[in-house]
Amino acid sequence: MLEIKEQFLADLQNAPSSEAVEQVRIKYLGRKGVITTLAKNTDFSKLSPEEKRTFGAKLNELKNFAEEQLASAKDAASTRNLGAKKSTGLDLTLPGTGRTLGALHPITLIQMELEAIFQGMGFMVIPSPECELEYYNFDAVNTPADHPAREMQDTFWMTNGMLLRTQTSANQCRTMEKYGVPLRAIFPGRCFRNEAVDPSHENTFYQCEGLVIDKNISVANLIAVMKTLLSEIFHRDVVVRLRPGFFPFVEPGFELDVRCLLCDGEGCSTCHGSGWIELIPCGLVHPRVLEYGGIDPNEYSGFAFGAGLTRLAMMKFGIPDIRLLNAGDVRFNEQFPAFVP
Ligand code: FA5
Repeated sequence: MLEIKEQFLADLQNAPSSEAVEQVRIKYLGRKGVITTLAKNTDFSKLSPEEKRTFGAKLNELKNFAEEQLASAKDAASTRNLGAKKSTGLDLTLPGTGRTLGALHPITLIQMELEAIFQGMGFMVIPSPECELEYYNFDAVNTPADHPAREMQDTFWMTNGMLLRTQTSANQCRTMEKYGVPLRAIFPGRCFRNEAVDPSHENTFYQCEGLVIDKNISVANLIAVMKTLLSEIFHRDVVVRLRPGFFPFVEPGFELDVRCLLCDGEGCSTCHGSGWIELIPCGLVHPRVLEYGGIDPNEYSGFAFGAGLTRLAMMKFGIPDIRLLNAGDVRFNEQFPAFVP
């Protein structure tokens, strides 16, 4: 028994971890352990009463001793483990982790900026529905069912007969009906077209519609507002061109293009090599649209524009591909730290 005790202590001394201590326990006190087997294999019937007492007492003493030693070795090992973890995992001298500044999506930034510019010119900012009636998206803006202009805007139809608006112009007549004249309003928002996607076309994009109706509104008023808008938004001189454009809801209609700010007119993938980006279609509100909105075209006239908000953001922030805007990649968004323009 003395040998067993000595061997047990030697084994325990060589056990550096809780797991190793457990192995020693199994070796001596497990079901087939050395001490357990000694007790099992001893034939007590061959011992005298005196020998039985002495042997039994010594065996118990050895077992108790082993259990006590194992318990304190286990405690010591787990304290050592904890110490090791503490020293590698927690360094109180390291500097704290700072809070990162949030970012706003570039579309949100440009929309906030546009709203501030137009509010400064006395415009209302009006919320508008993305899911629309065919009537407001097409008929009320002088685009009846058989009009060829409908073909230009591939539409996502809902099963209930409504549609995802293809243009913010859908809100023109709603606004006229609700607010009457005189009217000065913008309605920025998301539009949807069932289009093939490329660096400058998305199936989901943003426009900002503007609508001004009053007595004696002319193309001169339209040009003045467009110039103010562009100079305030780009904070630099931009080259623009106005060319005739056809939209059923304006007469005359124009396309306002801006010289591509990404390639300075040299031609790049964003402007499809033309050097120009079609940015703000606009024109004088067609008399029939005024009628649809309940306004007398003999007394009032107006202008409307439908700025491509997504493309404005691309020009302003130098974003080369429209698909980056809808990709939801945080690494992209983080490049636009929050600020209120
Ligand atoms: C319209 O949607 C007219 N409602 C604009 C308008 C309003 C004209 C008021 C006159 C008066 P258009 O389909 O060209 O027009 O789109 C307007 C702008 O939205 C484009 O110049 C472009 O900047 C942007 N746009 C159109 N389609 C897409 C698209 N698939 N992806 C990204 N931007 C687009």
